[in-house]
Amino acid sequence: MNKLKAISFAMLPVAMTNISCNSDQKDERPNILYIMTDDHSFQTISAYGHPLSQLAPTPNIDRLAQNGMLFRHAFVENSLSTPSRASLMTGLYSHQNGQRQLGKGIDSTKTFFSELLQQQGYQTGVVGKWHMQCEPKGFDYYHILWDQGNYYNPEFRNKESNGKYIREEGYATNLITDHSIEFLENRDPNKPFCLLVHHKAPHRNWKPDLKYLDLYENIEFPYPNTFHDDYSTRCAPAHTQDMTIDKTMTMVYDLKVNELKDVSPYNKEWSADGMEYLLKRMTPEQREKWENAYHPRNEAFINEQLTGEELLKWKFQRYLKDYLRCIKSIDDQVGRLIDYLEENGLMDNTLVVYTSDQGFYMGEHGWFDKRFMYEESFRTPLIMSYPKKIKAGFETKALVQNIDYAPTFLSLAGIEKPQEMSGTTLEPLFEGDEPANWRTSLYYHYYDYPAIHKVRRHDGVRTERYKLIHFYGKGEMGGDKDIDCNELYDLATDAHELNNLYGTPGYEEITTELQSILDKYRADLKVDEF
Ligand code: SGN
Ligand code: CA
Repeated sequence: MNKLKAISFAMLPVAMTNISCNSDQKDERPNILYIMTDDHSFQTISAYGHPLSQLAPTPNIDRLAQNGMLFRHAFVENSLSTPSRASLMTGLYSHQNGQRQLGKGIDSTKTFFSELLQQQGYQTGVVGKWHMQCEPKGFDYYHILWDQGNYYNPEFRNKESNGKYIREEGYATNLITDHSIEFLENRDPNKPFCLLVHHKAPHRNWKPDLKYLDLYENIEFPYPNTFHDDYSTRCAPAHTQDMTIDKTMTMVYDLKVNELKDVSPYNKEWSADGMEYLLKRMTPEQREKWENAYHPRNEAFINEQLTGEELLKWKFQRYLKDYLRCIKSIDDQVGRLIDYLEENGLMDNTLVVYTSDQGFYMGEHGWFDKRFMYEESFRTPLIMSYPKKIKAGFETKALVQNIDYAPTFLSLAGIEKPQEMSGTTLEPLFEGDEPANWRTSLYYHYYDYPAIHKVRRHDGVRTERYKLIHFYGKGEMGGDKDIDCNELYDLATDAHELNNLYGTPGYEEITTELQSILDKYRADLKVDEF
């Protein structure tokens, strides 16, 4: 046998396997790969074009955008982890699925879209941060983190571990991807799959993979132009929140200056303890890498004795660098998943979604965290690639919300959406044009007060151009007063939401119009507090 023949003979079984798979594969419904990070801001995805992201690009997430559709106006309906996850699973608003606050609520009698896909022959899996106070429902496979999860050597449980969390050595973002690929490797190729990849990163306290501790160290990231917002014109909540880089962010836990753990007034006691606990999770080798990176920088910082504006800027830079290092790993691991799909001929028939459970403040208004209905946290990144139905390189400004994901997955799988689901399939947007009857407003409602970060309860509506927010409720945390206060923004002239127009002469008509849209949502959705 000559060499050429030997090669083609050796390759034959592989080729035949593929052919036979394809001919056996009667179920042509699309696969779904849903990748959701925790607290990833659209400002730090280069496909969105924000100046920050140009200094720390995300080439792999951008590949998805080049291959599919970028949603410029994607929003959540309650900017917090568990409520956002509950909306994803149920297609319902928070008061309908019960998960209004971070730590309580999910009504597990509600249908999860995963159950419907599973019943209709999809292989279903979820890996990473689950976070809700109920068992994963409708999944053949799960490999989930304990609560918020840990960055280094995290604990996971799965169907085989009998409820026990088992520690695995490595970095959360990479391990979550390893287990996702395991699911893909072990699936039955004749059936479609739906895999939810839920990253822990880049959640507070922004701990990077040890190989990226030096990344971006010499870059000075630009300060947002609302960095020194004084909140004038705004209702009380913008003033009374507890989420500023200046006052809330702690030197040890958030900013990793462990050397200051016994020094007041730099720290709140709990955060120093919390950080020590987290560092103790590392192996000695890991800890050494950590110390080698942070210790010399921390010593230099302590020697400088910075105060005031200089100190604030230093905090911003340390925060941004660690956050963006976490994003670098996310982007690498998204790349690994896309490569896997491409190498296995799965890309064309897979809807790949990249999103976050909500947006995040990268220093805008002086803040980190989320919760408010202001753009940076209300908005969330959303990119969808599905070459069979979505043409490459599209962008849309259609108003979409996380309650729409479940209906979209169901409609692509040819399953009728249960009547109770509030969201609507995004499929009509896939052609690129916004249908004439597409929604013209969105409803938002935040309930997690009293709670960490002191953001007051509020609901509101956003149209393409305007936003009306209503803050309400009893003041229940140190010094907070009872409130009933409105804010109105014209996003066309005030994109950063600095100028509250509510009550300003000349805006009566638009205020009345938005108020009636808000009233209609409250009535139609049977909202029970506002
Ligand atoms: C933790 C964080 C908060 C964060 C919530 C909710 N504190 O409590 O800063 O707002 O999670 O985040 S930490 O000290 O534990 O880091 S969410 O993404 O799960 O909604
Ligand atoms: Ca989150």
